[in-house]
Amino acid sequence: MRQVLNFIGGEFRPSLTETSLDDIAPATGEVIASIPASGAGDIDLAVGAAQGSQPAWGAQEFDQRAGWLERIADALEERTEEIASLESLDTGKPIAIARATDAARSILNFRFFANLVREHHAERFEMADAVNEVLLKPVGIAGLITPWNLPLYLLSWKMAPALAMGNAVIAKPSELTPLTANLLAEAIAEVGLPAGLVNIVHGLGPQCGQALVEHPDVRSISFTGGTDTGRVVAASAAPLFKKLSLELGGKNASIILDDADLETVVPAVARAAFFNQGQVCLSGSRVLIASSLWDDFVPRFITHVTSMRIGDPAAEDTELGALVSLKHRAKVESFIATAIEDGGEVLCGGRRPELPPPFDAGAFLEPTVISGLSHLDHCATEEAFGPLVTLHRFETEDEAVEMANCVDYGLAGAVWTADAQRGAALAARIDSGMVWVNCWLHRDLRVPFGGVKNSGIGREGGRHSLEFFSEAQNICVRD
Ligand code: TXE
Repeated sequence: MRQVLNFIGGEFRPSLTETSLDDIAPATGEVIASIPASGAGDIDLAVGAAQGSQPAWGAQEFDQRAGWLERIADALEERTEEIASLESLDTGKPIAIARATDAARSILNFRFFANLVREHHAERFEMADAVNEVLLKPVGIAGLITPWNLPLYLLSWKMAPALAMGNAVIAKPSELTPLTANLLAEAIAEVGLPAGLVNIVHGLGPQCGQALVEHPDVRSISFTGGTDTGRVVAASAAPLFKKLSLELGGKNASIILDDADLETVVPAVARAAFFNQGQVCLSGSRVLIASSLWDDFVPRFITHVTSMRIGDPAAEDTELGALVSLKHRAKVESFIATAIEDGGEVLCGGRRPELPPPFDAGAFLEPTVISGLSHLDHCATEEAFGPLVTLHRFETEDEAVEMANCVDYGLAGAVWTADAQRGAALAARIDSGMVWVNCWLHRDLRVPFGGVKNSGIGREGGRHSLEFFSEAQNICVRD
């Protein structure tokens, strides 16, 4: 069994609380690691270490810091297969996804932001008698709080721009999936990044995460997680006037217009619904189907979904692994039960698959498709964050837009059509931060990423991340 320690001031050390938490492999129920159950004292230590690493890091040139990010990327790349297998073990996700998505993107995040800051130039605004130059200065210490669905992918997405802009960071990874954050700490120690710049403190949200949010010397908080937790984080950070980025949940619609080609749309919409067992904030967990295509779409979709291979996450051909925990599976199952009470019909799934030991003890759930619900029912409006999708039919585009916008979330969405212009026009009517037309999760790391309404505040990605992790200072010089 692995013994994970905090990484503070360049050293691996146990928590001052001398208490620990079990880390469980969700596919088998096996305890695979013990992690520190850190508290406010550990956060204080990390803040002290982070302060010690400044102002030297903030004073470095962009180019020098970019060099460090590349060294971290190189060190991670050498351990690609290890990242993939740890992520698969810790989250229950299929190894193929852990390799192609989690490991690959974590490495890319460091490389991408290294390149981006190398190209960064201070903005200049000339007046008749003066010149303004806008400097982007470090905020100081950035607190990074990340979830369990894409552990290293999301941690690196925040850490790379935070470091690039000259900040020290304190990361609080999800207590459910600590292993790749620990691997990152090892990689950072290996490349010799100055001590205290990156601190990783493990523990529970209400103790360790909350202490990070409340620490007065942590000047920015970047949080990805659930909407309810985001509300708590916002309430604690706002009175301290911290910079705050919240990337929260979603209840995204996949809209299939009447001219869509079902041959390509069916697998793509299934992927949007069930990728990572549906545990993605961008998941297309509601499918809105043009009435004229309903009879054709539904049987094809069910055939596709029931053919998806579910089971051992370590098997190369597995398409659906386990959910992150038994507790989370119970939450998704409660959505299914409520949907049935509300008159929904389970077209496929809804049960735990029969798997051989040791996977019979795992948090598996069949991919589930439900129809017959109103688009206003609980299951169609709240985030289940699991392998569960509801189907709804619409007659007109106006009705599709109304259905897409009726939820409290506003993160993403997708439109499927033979006419890209028609799709783009419809996309602009959706109240969300991102909409894909004829694709899903097709990412350019320069574009703004984030949501409206209960899906959060702020944008990540490209220059948006650079701006979040810095303070703009305008210097106006009169000739
Ligand atoms: O996430 P939490 P949970 C959604 C999804 C899921 C629900 C709950 O619907 O079912 O959220 O998941 C830390 N102060 N998403 O409870 O609690 C916590 O330790 C500071 C969507 O597992 O939001 C972890 O590191 N930090 C989502 C992180 O917050 C606190 C991804 C996220 O955990 C804290 C995950 C506190 N008071 C879940 N309490 C997405 N947007 O992709 C907890 N944490």
